[in-house]
Amino acid sequence: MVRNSRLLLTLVIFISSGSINWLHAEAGYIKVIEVTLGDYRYMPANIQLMVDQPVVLRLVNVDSFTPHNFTLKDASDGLDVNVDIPAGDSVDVSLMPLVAGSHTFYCKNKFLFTDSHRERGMQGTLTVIPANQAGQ
Ligand SMILES: [Cu+2]
Repeated sequence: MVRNSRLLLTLVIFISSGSINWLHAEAGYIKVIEVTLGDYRYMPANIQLMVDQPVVLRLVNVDSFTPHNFTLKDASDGLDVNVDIPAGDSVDVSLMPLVAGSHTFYCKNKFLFTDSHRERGMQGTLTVIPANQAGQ
């Protein structure tokens, strides 16, 4: 069986959040947070980020057959993510949170005549805290 070579690629999506210079300003260390998607859950389902701290969310779909998705939309913070993660694959998403707050993310996928993945519980909370609350 020929393995699809695209499965070996890691797609990196840079989310523009009002500034295109942050990668230069933060050259070097970028935190990577791995989030597992499987069985209609995100693990962890609660993700904490800090204002002005760029991170990479590594979204890993561990299901063998079910494609999943990560949707997070909040215009007030410039957060606008909508990525599909094929079964058995992973996608990296770069985020630069600018404003403290709490956001709900979810999987928008749905099969015909069934509940959506979100209705099955596939959602979580991304909390952005001020930088001066670091260290917890
Ligand atoms: Cu899903």
